[in-house]
Amino acid sequence: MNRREAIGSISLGGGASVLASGELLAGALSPNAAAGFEQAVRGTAAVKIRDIKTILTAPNRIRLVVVKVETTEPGLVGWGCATFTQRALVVQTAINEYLRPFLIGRNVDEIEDIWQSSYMSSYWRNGPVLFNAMSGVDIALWDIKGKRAGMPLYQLLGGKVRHGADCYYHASGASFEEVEKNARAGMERGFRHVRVQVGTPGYASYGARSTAPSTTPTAAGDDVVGPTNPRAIWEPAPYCRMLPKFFEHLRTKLGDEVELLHDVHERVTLTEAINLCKSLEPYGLFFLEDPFPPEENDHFRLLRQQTSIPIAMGELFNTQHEYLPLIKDRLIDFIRIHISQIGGLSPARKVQALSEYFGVRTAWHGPGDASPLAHAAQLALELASYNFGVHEGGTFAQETQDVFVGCPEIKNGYMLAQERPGLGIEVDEKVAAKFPIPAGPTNFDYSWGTTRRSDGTVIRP
Ligand code: GCO
Ligand code: MG
Repeated sequence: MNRREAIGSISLGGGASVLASGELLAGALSPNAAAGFEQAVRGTAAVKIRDIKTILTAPNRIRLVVVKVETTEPGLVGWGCATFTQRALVVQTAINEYLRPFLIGRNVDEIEDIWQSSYMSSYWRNGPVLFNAMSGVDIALWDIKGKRAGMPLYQLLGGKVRHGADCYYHASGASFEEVEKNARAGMERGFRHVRVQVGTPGYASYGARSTAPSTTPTAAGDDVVGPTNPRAIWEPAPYCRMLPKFFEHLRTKLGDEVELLHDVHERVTLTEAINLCKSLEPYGLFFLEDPFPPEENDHFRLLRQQTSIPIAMGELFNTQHEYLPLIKDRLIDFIRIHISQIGGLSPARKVQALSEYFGVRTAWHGPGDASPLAHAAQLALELASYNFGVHEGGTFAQETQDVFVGCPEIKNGYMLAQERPGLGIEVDEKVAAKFPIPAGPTNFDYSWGTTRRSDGTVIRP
């Protein structure tokens, strides 16, 4: 019986008897086909998880959490991003003390089941620490899957629908002129999208050099910030008054072509956001990001009824309870999730697919505290998904490129696929060790929890 006859008999229902005695068919097939058949019938010639390691490294002074999944196949390893930069040590413990013993010996191919069982393994679930820990393993397993398939990850996700992912450049400054100059620098490098952040004169500001008067502590114990001793002061009213003038300046100087983005960073009330959006409508923003914190998700329904400004939201989201309502009710235009905060590539590709049906595009969170591994995972999704919006991030610092060998290339404002199996990045552990995470407050700490209103009330970031 030759191969075609064997397969013919299976399709005609003779399969059962032949399958029962796999050897028969296997015997009929060429050695390679036989091996493939064996594997298919008996399941994956299981490559197992041999070990899971956590690498903490801080190139460019940004604390990153990297997961290395080692397998029973010599030389086959996967890399994943578990970066919760503000709580890196807690994520490391969650991986080393809990996920590692739970997953050693598992079949590397069972990515979805490993995600679901890890999710259930803590009984109490969700939250940034456990999801970042799971994300590190999840993205590493996808890296391994791509390497086993001998394909770049975007190929496993459906192949290219675009040649590159359009990126947005970060331009910030303490004055309109300084931001204008930095925005021009990004445009000259080929970026069509520029995020613009300016300091509110006299106040601590997000995403821009602050011009607030420095308030060095005078008396002992005076450095402990509290409601009666506010230090970094921020007020919404001067910011909301300043912003339309800022965009007027930029549109006058830079013209209408460049796509401008701005991050409110969750700092205004509902009515402030409505008035702000109305005052910015004439400037044709690509998107206005995070007007509200997740705690005030219900404001979006009201904001949506009042303005046509494209809205982006979501870097602080952890669970589906936060992002599903905004997507299914079409209350936002761009979903901004930090993919490791929801558990990695497996949940992110579900969010991407779901969002397509509600006209929501992706703009995954991608500043310095998303490692190149997260950027590569996002890029794979962005190259293979129809509802791509924009990719955050203009460059990888040299130190970062030295640790993450094979960072995606950015050319003419596009992040380009690395045509290598898996994520296309290998972490140089020796170089990573040269950037131990420093003790003390994180540098990516825009004074979270310490920025306050003039009356001492702490603000949401
Ligand atoms: C962004 C974000 C970041 C966050 C930072 C927190 O849009 O890129 O808002 O700047 O503040 O990632 O660690
Ligand atoms: Mg943001």
